Amino acid sequence: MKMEVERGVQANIGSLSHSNEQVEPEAAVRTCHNGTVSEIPTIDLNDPDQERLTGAIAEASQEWGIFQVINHGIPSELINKLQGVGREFFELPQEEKEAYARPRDAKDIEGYGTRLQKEAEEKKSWVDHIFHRIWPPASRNYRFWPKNPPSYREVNEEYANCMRGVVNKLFRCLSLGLGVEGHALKEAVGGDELEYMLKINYYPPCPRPDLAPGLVPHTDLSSITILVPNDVPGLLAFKGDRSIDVNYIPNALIVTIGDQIEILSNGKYKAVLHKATPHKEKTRISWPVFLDPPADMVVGPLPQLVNGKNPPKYEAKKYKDYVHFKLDELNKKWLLF
Ligand SMILES: O=C(O)CCC(=O)C(=O)O
Repeated sequence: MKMEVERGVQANIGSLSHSNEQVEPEAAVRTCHNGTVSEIPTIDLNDPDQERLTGAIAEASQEWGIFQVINHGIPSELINKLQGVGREFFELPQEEKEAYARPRDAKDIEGYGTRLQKEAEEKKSWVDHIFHRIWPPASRNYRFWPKNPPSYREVNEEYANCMRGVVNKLFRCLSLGLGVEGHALKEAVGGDELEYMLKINYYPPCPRPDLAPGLVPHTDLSSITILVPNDVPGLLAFKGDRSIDVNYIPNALIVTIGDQIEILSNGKYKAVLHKATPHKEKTRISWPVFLDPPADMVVGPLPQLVNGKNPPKYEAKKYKDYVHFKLDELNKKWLLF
């Protein structure tokens, strides 16, 4: 799996939102690596027409469960630094990375791990990863934050701070798109307690990608996931029985709807099934941030959305119980841990 992994604090991206690197939405449509044109929606998060923005996000979340956002306010220099320090960490000698290994019997998922050796349905997984929380500050356990390269911590803290504006905008639009108050969804996933769980996936070049799944098809456990990729293709999203390449748009963020938003919306928004594959010659790296409700938060369909004609389609559950149950099921199927 892939796990996957906050609240309505208005983003304070003041000094960082200096960048005036606006991207024209049409310029963001690229041909993807198999030669077809991606149909996954690209949304201009700086659209001054709030109704149009809300409509675009709601429609993409209903139809696709995945979309890319441009003009999101996170400076490209910061994204480049995030990528730089992450890559440097994974290129360290194995013993140095192992110093951050997830303890064997840990209940939490934080830490470094490798699946390069595990077998799943006769195929080898082909990905290394590290997980650690980056927001809120009280949730950070620096034991799992690489000390090398030395700027790793500062860059990741800055990225977390910058993400808050994007997160708040997305939750607000998603709420308004359901016809509920702008703060409803964010509050329902923990408000200021919402956790940002950063993961870095590192897929080394793989001579036989057909024999080595990077990440098997899954939906994320989280509410929303916000992902930065590098420029190596490999992420595929499913729509019905089609799988579609998620094309690379420099500096765009890939947003995926996770299980908790599907549940809260009583099925109106769709958690997207997706998978990732390694590349034959190049190293693929991705930086998803899973926006996770606190473990004890009970998540179920928003009461405003259910009534006699529209009964709840999902059982309300504590987030930790939901995670436990789903990981157990996935593990039986794919031998993930
Ligand atoms: O590497 C990617 O692009 C996808 C990552 C992902 O789905 C996950 O880590 O859950």
